[in-house]
Amino acid sequence: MKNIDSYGHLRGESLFVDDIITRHDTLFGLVFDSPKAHGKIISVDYTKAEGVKGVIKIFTHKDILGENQIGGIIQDEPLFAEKEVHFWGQPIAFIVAESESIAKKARALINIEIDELPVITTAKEAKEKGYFINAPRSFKSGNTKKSFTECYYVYEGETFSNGQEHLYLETQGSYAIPMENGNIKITSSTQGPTLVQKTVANVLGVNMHKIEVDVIRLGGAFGGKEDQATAWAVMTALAVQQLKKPVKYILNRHDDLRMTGKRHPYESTFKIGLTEDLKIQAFEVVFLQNSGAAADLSPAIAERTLFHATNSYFIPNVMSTVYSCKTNLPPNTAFRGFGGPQGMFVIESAIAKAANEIGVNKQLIQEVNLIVENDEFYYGQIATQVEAQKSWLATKEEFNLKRLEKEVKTFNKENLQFKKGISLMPIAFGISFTNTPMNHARALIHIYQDGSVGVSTGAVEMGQSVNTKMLQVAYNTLGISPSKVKLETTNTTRVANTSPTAASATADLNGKAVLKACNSLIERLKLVASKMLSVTESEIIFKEDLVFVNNNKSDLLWEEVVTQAMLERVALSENAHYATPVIHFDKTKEKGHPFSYHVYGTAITSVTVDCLRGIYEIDAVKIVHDFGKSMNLGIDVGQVEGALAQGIGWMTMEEIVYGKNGQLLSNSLSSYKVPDVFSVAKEVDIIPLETQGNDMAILKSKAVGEPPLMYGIGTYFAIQDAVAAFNPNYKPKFHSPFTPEKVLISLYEK
Ligand code: LUZ
Ligand code: MOS
Repeated sequence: MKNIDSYGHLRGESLFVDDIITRHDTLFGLVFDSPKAHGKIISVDYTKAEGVKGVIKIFTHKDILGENQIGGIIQDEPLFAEKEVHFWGQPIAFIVAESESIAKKARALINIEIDELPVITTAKEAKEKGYFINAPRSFKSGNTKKSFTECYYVYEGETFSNGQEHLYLETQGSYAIPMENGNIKITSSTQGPTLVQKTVANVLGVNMHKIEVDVIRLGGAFGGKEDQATAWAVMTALAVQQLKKPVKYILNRHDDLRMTGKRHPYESTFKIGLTEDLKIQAFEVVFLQNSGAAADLSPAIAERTLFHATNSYFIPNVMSTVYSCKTNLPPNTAFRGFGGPQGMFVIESAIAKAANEIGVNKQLIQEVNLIVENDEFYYGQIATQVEAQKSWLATKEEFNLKRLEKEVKTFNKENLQFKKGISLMPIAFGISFTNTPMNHARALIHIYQDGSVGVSTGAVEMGQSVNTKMLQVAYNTLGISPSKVKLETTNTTRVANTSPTAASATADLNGKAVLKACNSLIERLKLVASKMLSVTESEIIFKEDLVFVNNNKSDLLWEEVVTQAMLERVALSENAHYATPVIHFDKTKEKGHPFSYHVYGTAITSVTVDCLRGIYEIDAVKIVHDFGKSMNLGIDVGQVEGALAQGIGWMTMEEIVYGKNGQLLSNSLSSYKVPDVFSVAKEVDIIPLETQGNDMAILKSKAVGEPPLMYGIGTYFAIQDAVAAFNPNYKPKFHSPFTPEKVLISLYEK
């Protein structure tokens, strides 16, 4: 089945926030944000701006009736700055005017005086000064100190991985309208409708039931709208509360780039110890996370970094620590992988460093350390249904690694200006919100009296095709044709108290709830049908819009059973709740079983570097991926391809640059480049791993949103391999993205 949105997308008919038909009296908002990264606000003069014809009101912290607070995990983030600003782009006021252009004119007339304070942009500086979001956190297993003394090889090193801009096609935005009795309805481009509802209620000083949040779909999010869609929705709602008129705010790209947080840059140090036969015995790592000026999701992201610090390897002695360092950057936030990629880059770097020092191929170390059945992940979860070795070996076999290596060797012997490099990248990604209480979802299903069906869930469609998957679960379980099922918008009045659409877990969580609700409805309809046909319920199944008795088609239609159920006053609606079983985690011991399962896979990446210019091309990425039993291979392969491109972008070309003064310099699409058709791999092969699938996954079809992003890490090491083939003096460094500038320097370093 194709993504049910493809037709609408292709014709430009799909609705996003900016496509909603606005009420005639709609007003338009615009944020006035800090032009400095750190300082005391001496004065803000709004008089000229307020004098512009068509400006209705400029909202500041003084207009807030509830709490000037939008922090989620930690309450450390004001909606509007009061006395101080902590990052360039921090919202100070919200201008509401009759049009966007009037608001823009007014913004340029606001005068602000700031007494500047020292600006910190790197995690290291923040650590030295002792500026943190919260206390550091450590996981450990075994005894690294003792183990290092027994290791044959011990190496230390440092790594840097940069941030990443989400660059969702649809920028952040919200449209809020006043309803009766002070109620407000908000259409938001958010991954977390409940978070928006809760935060709006808190800032406005009203109960949550006054606020309805509706989400049609998002034009991409990638984590950037898990927490950071909220502020704009709150601002529009605040204006509605006081002006009693609809207010719309869609950020333009420049404002969005400047004001929103990104993937966290990490500076890290590691120490790795191996036996003579290359078994990793001990691994110590300290992660400095550049959290930005407020917590946002940083503590949860830091936690996932720790979980993925050993990637798909078994290491008996591990000690990992993460510091969430407070800097004067926009609060960094969720981004596909959620700290996992940052953790995995370090262990891969440590292995690369060891391989280089010992003088062996990196793959040798990778291969002998892959986690196997019943090994313990260092946070206590026993590994079961492990596919690490299987995917590794299948990748080598299916894509004939031996031949590829020979071709690369021959090519490198015959060519001086161009060198090829190759790498293998295994992944193991844990599925579930690491915060156990968030792993739940609900579905509300109505069968209408004509037999058609409406499905509401807490899942937000953002291009990942979760609605298509929900529709598949519903029509398959009900035994009716797909055209009878409609996916409704995600709305807090139909499905309440939702977790955000995140953590790759949304199809699992909401799909299980849909499955449960459909099964309950089917049980009721079986009873009705069995009476109509004078057979027992157990003989009946619903299939092909018909009732089947003992697997034989009857001529009783689905619609007829539904009509009869109505006459018998049988409930045709069902609300089901699903909470992931088994999972638990004890934060006092930092041990437990946090994930319902892991997703595995291996990628082979090959690249060609132009050693005169430092530029490179990605020749091919060949992957064996663990989809479980994919319920929709077209969609799932699409997720792998997209995630891979995003991972390659993070590792190679996407370079976020802030000035020393905290100003975003890569603040437009002319200075920040994401992969395009010329820069993604020329050849991408994706083979599904033969596997049984996992019962915790929806229809045994494993979560697929985030795990494949980390295949992109392989690109870094493939380029490194090519550079080493050209320059025998090259000492591997682990400083991503590996831009052509850095490649060129590496090619000629002495
Ligand atoms: N969001 C979240 C996530 O709140 N918790 C998580 O564990 C997570 N993991 C991946 C992506 N988003
Ligand atoms: Mo996320 S990084 O919002 O799944």
